[in-house]
Amino acid sequence: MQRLRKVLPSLAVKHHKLLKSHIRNQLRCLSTIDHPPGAVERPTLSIPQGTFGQATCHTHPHLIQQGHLTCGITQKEYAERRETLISRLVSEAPNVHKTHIVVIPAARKQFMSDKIPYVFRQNSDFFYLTGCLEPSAILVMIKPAHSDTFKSVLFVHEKDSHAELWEGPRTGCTAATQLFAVDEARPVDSFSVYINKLAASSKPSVLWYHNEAPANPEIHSTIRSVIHPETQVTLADPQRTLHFMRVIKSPAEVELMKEVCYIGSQSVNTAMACTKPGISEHAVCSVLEHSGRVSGAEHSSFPAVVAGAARAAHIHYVANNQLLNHGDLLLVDSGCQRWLYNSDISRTWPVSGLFTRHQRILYELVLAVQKRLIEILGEHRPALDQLFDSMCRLLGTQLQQEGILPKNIDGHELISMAYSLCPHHVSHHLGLDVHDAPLVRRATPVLANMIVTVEPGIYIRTDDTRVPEEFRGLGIRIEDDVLITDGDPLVLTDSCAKEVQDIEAIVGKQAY
Ligand SMILES: [Mn+2]
Repeated sequence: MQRLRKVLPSLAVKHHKLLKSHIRNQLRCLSTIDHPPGAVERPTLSIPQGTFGQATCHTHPHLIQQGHLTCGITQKEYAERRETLISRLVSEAPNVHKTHIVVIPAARKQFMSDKIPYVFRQNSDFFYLTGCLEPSAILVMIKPAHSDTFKSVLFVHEKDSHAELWEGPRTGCTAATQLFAVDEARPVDSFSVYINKLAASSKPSVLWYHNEAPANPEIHSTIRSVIHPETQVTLADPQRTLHFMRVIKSPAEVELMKEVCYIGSQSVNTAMACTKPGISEHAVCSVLEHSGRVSGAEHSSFPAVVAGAARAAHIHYVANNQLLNHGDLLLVDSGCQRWLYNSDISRTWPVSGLFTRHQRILYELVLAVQKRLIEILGEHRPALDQLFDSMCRLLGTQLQQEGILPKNIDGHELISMAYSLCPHHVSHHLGLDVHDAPLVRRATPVLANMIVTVEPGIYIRTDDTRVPEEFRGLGIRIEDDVLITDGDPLVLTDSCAKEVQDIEAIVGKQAY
């Protein structure tokens, strides 16, 4: 790491600035928590002392700042998200004179085989509203008809000394009420009786529940069972409204995204530095993973693509089991997850450390298009689908100017040829999920505080006779994570090397 810092002095300066701005922002957040200007006094929010089912600021002060429920996010922010969701759902409903019941299940544990679990990943919608990392928990929010207030009830697993002996401490109902700042916490086992009684005593009601691809199939049938004519329950889906909230990041979320994008950037720089002829894709993948984790990431955002030579043309190549040779390009698409927020970065670099003439022509072409697309995001605030059209047009024109595509084809044919060379979309939202807030369609224009990827690519198959031979077998993608602001877009992954001279200065400079 020390050696790499010498190679990357400007990046170290950027990190320092980033941390300083982070601390400044956290102090600003804290001062608004202590003295909310003109705000109505809420019940006191505080993090209880004790050992619970997840890290707290008391037990893990190296991970969570005092007063925060999860890293960077306060109990107040989680409570405000619940309040915003319920008020938006009620205002969207055709009949406001009904009781509104919102049910958001946590993810459940998944098993590889027998009792061998996969790494647990909380459901993003549930985490966004609670900060709770417990498997199979359930959030229920109830707003009775003709009432201005609502109640949040969190179902968690009760304390159980035998289960805790195996799995570690649980939060339990008593502590969960204060920890998650909800009105009530109840045992998960009581959910079925509770929801049935609630539906029976709240006629008529709207049950807001995401009925498709249920986060927890075990309680799906219980929730479905309350929908019958006698209970007068109407089913509605809260997820679109929730995703429109999630897609606009709060100042605290922006800080978390800056950090995970910085960690992701450094892990790609380190992978570049460790690349040399003879190393395997698998070894480069392990550098990405190690570098991310050692800097604070829980794990990768997704299985990394580490694709040498023509394997780069397979967009989701994750076998990562080939050796890298002198003269190959290496395409890497990887990301880190930290406190459930994700980065997503693609870079392409020469295994030997120097681009060949034709690799460089194609690389600089994709880079010019990528930079122009980031400018377009700021200038025109387009929908992501429009940005995709811009990419196809820009790639087509530039490939033609370089003599890589034939000169004698017209606009439409040129665009469709460019599309055939870059068959994936140019952008998606990023946040708690890698493909964040998927119900916010890509036909929606970008707004300030959205974070999107910009990832044009060119993949030329070895048998593509439309293209001069020197360019065949090359695959290049360049992807940054970009915060839309009121001014120019802010590239959160700008500490990841992408200029030709920066890449050539880094590749191979660190021992693996
Ligand atoms: Mn991406």
